[in-house]
Amino acid sequence: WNSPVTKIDQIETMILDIPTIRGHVLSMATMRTQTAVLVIVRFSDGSDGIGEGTTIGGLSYGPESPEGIKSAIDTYIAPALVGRDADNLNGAIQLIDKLVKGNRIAKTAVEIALWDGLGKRLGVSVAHLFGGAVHDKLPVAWTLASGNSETDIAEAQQMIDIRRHNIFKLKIGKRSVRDDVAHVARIKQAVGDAASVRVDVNTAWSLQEARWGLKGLQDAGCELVEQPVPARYRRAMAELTSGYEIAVMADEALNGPEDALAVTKARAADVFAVKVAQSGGLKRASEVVAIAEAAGLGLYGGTMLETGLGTAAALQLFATVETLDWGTEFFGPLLLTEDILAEPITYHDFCVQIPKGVGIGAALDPDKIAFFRRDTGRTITA
Ligand code: MUC
Ligand code: MG
Repeated sequence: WNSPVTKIDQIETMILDIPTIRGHVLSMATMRTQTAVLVIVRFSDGSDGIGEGTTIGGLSYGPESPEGIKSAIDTYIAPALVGRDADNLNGAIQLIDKLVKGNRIAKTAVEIALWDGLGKRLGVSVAHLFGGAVHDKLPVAWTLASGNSETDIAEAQQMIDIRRHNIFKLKIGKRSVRDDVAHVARIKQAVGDAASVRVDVNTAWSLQEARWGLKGLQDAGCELVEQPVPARYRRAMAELTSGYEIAVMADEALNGPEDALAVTKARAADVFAVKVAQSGGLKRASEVVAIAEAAGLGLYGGTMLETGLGTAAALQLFATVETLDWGTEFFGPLLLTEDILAEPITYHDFCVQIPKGVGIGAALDPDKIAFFRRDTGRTITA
């Protein structure tokens, strides 16, 4: 038949600054605010799609900043996509990969909005577009990162009591290895068998420090260490992976399917923290998942501490993944004083629920957007 092609009409971006519920102390930055880049794509048939591109701690975590993400979209990605077929996701992804190197978080924000729009137009969820959900909820970790062991223990106890989380990721790497190991041991001792304790070093250690660290952590009952050394130290990651019983998880080392293949070939991890934003979008993240599955590696759904929007999008993809041996950390909205969704993501019984509904299953709360937006909105039209 002769149905007219739906086109991408407009791409609007804005930066949102949302306070966190407490200081979130990481090895490279302390977050008191999370900054998200929001993308709204409007299509020629009147439909729209929403997406999010978020990083952590300005430029201290990775090479993209919120301002850079917005600028990459406004200056390069949006002008290339406006006027094009809205339903052809592969066409859009391939075009942008040719025109824009790197900038994975910027690509992710726009790609999520395109999937959301396609799902809404077809009346199906994004999980359905990825072949169908096999979970309606997923186990969800919480990060203990107040910077104080006593506060962390109280927080952990409360999370266990209210049955919200029984997996804890501790952010370490800021203090000496010895002090960090003592901090982890205290927390593990306090929660005992009621919870799984893991750590994220966010690349802070040298190989030498990591050897002491992994030895101490595994003796303390910690189950997993995430990215102990810099992303480019693939051989060091391989040595640590084969040298200790504690599981080694790659995070910063995984920037899309090419990295996933290289890390797999080098045996430089036991587990992949798959982040949609770091992978370059939902499709690229699904390719990273496929590589881990084919290699028999463990999987974990990772976050860039997105708002409910980016979290909903990630949940759509991870609902389709057969086995997430290490669960997920899709708690981003809970770290923020307020979420930006009309209907927040729900958490209970140690799990996060996969949002129902069409597209990514999320709608924005316009009052919250107006309140948290930085004054830099921009709309690209044909
Ligand atoms: C990271 O490096 O994994 C995820 C959870 C959290 O608290 O910080 C992040 C980033
Ligand atoms: Mg990490």
